[in-house]
Amino acid sequence: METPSRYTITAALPYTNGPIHIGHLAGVYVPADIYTRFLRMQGRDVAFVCGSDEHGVPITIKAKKEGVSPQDIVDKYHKIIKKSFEDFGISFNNYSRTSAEIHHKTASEFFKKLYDDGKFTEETNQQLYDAEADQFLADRFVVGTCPKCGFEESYGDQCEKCGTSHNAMDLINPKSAITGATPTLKETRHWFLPLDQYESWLKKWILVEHKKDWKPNVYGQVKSWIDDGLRARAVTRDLDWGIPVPVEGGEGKVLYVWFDAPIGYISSTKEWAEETGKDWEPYWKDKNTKLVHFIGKDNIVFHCIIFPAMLKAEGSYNLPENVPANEFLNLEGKKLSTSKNWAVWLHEYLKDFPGQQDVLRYALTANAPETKDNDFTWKDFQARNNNELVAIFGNFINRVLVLTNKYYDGIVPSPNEYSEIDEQVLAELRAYPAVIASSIDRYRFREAQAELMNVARLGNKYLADEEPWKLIKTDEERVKTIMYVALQIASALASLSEPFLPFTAEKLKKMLDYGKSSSEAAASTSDIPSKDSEENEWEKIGQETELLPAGHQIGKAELLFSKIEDEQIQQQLDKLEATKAANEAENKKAEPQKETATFEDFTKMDLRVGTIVEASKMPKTNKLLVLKVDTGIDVRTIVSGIAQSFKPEDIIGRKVTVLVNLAPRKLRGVESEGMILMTENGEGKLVFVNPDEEGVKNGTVIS
Ligand code: B3M
Ligand code: ZN
Repeated sequence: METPSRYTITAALPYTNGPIHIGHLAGVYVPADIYTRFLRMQGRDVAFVCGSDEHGVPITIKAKKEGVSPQDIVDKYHKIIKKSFEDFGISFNNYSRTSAEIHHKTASEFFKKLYDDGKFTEETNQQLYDAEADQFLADRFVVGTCPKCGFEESYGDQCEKCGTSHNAMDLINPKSAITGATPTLKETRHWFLPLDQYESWLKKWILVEHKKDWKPNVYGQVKSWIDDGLRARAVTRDLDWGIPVPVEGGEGKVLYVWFDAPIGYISSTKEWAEETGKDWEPYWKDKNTKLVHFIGKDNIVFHCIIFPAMLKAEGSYNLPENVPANEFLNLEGKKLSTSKNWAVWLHEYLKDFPGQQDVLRYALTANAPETKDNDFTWKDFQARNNNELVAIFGNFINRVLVLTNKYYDGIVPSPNEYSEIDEQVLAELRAYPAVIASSIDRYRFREAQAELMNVARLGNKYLADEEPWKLIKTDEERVKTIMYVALQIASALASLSEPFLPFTAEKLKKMLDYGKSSSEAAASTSDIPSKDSEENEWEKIGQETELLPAGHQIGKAELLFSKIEDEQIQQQLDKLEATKAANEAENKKAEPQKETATFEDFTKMDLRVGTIVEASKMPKTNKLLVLKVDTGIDVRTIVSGIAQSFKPEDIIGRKVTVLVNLAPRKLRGVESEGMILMTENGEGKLVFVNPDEEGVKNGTVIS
C-alpha cells in the first residue's frame, strides 16, 4: 500500500473474566500502543480501538462459580481492565464493550446481512450435551483430548497447546466442564460459515499476497491450517449469554463469541465516531485505510481466517493489511495463567511500583515475545531499570539538566564552532529517527526500543568523554558548545521516547519546556491529519535544525527513574512463591476413604470438648507437647505431636475436641490419656479441628 490516508489499529478485546496481566500488555497492548503513538507523531489519522469481550463461555463459567450473574462479572472486570489500560498509557481512541447496545446492533445486523445474502449453511446435527446440566457443550464447556496434538485438556473450540481450532465433536474423550460427566448427543440446528468455500481465495490473499510482509510465525500457522483443509464452522450456539440470533429459528440461541467479538472492533469505531462527530465508514471501507490487528498467537486463526472470511462474505469491508501476532510471555519460566494466579497483575504492580508504568513498558518491550516465547523475570526487570533506564537514560538527562541549571541558570547557551566529535555525534543523532521508524514500520518494537536506548547511550558517552564538569574550570567557551549539543540530544530523546515511554517523555518535555506533550499530540491527531501545517518533531530531529535554540529557558531537573532495590524484587519473588505453595496445596488430592465403620463402631468413640490448661515442650524432642486438658470429667495429661505448629504459651486456654476413651499409651515415658483432634489448613499446617478455619478444604482428614 502507498502511504495510507488513515489507519485503523485494533488490539484484541480482552475476555472480561479477570483482570489483565503483563502477558496481555507485552503481547498485544504495548506494541499496539507504540505503533499508534508513533503514527500519531507522524501526523497520521488513526483510529485505535479496543473494548471488553464480554460474551463467551469463560464468563458464564466464572459467574456460575461465584454464584453471580454474567453481567455482574463483566461489569466488575470491565472497570478494572479499562482502568489498567488508562494507567499504563494505552492510548485507545475508544475502549468499548461488547455488551453495549451499539455492538449488539452492529453484530446482529452483520449476521443478518450474511444470512439474507445466503452466505451461511444450515445444519441440524448431533452435538455434545450434558443432560445433568441441561446444556449443550461447546467451546470451553467441554474438554477432551486434542485430535491434532494429543493434549488432554483441549477446549471444545481450540487447543491451547497447539493452537488448533476445532469443533467440539472432534475432541477425543470429551468431558463436560460443568459436571465432569461424559456427554451424550442431542440434535440441534445451527448456522455455519462454510470456510471451505473461501479456501482458494484465502490461499491467494494470504499465501501469495502476504507471503513477504506477514511475520513468519503468523504466516506459518495460517499456511498449515489452510494446508490441512478448512471446514465449515458453526457461528451460533445454544447458550443464553450472548447476542441473540436475529433470524427465524434462532430462538434460544446466541452468536458464537468469536463471531461477535471481532465485530466489536467495528462497533468500537462507530461509538468513537458518534462521540467525536466523525464518519466511521472510511476507517473500515475506504481502500486507502490500513487495517492492522494486534493480537496474541492463540488468536491467529480467528483474525487471519475466520474474521477475514466474514468480512469478505459481507463484501463492503477492508481486509487487514497485517496481523503482527506475538508469541507468549512466560513468568519466571512458567506459563502465565489467570486461573492459577501465575501472573503479575497490572493493578497490583502499580500498588508495588507506583508511578513506574514506563519501567514495566520498557522491560516488557525489551523482552517482547516477537518471534518466540519469552520469559519475564523480576531480576531482568530490575536490571533493565537499574542498568539501562537509571544508569544510562536517567543519568544522561540528569547531568544535562543539572549542569545547564548550574552553569547557565537553565538558559540554553550559544554554541561555538563544532569539533569533529560534535559534528559526528549530531550526524549520528540525525540518523536515529529513520532507523527507529523503520523498525516500528516492520513491527520490530524490541529493536526500535534498543535503538532509542542507543540515543541515550550516545548522549551519555558524549558527556563522559567530553567531561564538561572538568573543562568548566579551564575552557568555559567549549563547555557552552558541549552543553548545547547535549541539550539537543536530550530534546531528541524527549520526542523519540514518546511511543515507548510516554510518561517519561511527558515529564522530560516539561523539564525542557520542549515540544508537544503526548496528550496534546493525541488530541490534535484525532482530527484531520496535520502533516504539513504542524511541526513533525520526529522528522525535525532527522534534519539539521536545532531542537532547542540558544536562549531557551529550561526547567528544573527531576529524577526520571529511580533504582529498584533487591528487597523490592525479593518481595515479588516471595509473592510468586506463595502462589506456588497455594497451588500445590490446591492440587493435593483428598486421601481415599477408609473402610466402612458401623454406627456401633462410631458410638464406641467418646468425643468431648475440652480446654487446654497447661502446655509444655517434651524435653529432648521437637515434635511433642505435653498438655493438661480439662475434659469436664477430669484434668488429664495428653501428649500431642503438634510442637512444630504451636508454641505452648499460645494454646493455653484453647478449646479442643478430645477423644477421651483412646487406650492410654506411654510416649517418652509420659502416659498420654486421649487424643486431640487435628486437621490441616490450605498450606499443610496443623490446626485444631475447626472446619471454618481459613483454608481448610473438603476432604481434609481429621486425626
Ligand atoms: N477475547 C481472546 C483473548 O482474550 C479474545 C480476543 C477477541 S479479539 C476479537 O485471548
Ligand atoms: Zn492440540
